[in-house]
Amino acid sequence: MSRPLVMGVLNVTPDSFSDGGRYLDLDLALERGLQMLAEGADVIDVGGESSRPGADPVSEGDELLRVIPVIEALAPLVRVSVDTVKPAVAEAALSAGATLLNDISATLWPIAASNGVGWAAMHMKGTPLTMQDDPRYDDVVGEIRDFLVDRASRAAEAGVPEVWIDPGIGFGKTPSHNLSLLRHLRVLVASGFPVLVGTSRKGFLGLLAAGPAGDPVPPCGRLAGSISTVTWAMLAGASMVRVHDVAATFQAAALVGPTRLSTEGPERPGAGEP
Ligand code: HH2
Repeated sequence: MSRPLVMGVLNVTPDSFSDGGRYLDLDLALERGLQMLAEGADVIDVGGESSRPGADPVSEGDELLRVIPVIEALAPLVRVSVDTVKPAVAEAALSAGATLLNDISATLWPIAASNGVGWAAMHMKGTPLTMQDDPRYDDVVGEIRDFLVDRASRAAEAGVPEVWIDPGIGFGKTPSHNLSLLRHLRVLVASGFPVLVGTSRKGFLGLLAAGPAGDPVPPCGRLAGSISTVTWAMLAGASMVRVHDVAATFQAAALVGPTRLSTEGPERPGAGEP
């Protein structure tokens, strides 16, 4: 793979922490999906239930109503993943054309196996309702590596043709846990399973970049943190990054690809540019 892949986030929800309420309307969701495709997204990740800390659960019926029309419309044009933890939503999304299950519960691999599609296993400590209540680990990197490799191996043995692992940045982790996972991402990469990372606009970026008054930077102001952390992840060997800001991330991925392979970049500089 010459450059890491870019997964664009499309939340069809009223309450996602960053883009909640913006794409509940089908036309607006499709417009956003097409925009991300034009900006270079390799995969569009469609989600109908927020997993931000403390988020209210969504019924199966509501989640289906949100995601299925969007998947049906986008799947002929671009690879679509579905971000769900519900088996019925996963099955329906695959019937609608999705070919990758983005599974923050890391439990749905039998569905991926029986449908012959990809599966991304994410680590989460607890549930979105409680996961940020004082999360603790003895060895955050080792424990998460062991969990993910166990799940991924089981999925591969069950016949899932494409298995991804994701440390679950922000899911039951303090800022310090998130930084440890990024710093030691190569430990996950060394497992041999392709690594997916999602730092985009997450809370720890707002905390770490807080100004002199100590106010956290809001999600819309976290582009620099998002790009620097996904660039770090891609240089450490992540094969796909999940982001809201596709255009900027695509540029970073295009830069990292040749750098990571230690080959030359484009031969010709831009005309009249340094
Ligand atoms: N993060 C979010 C949701 N799904 N899936 C994977 N594989 N990795 C992640 O890091 C990840 C994920 C949370 O981000 P977002 O979808 O923007 O927010 P919300 O859960 O509020 O909809």
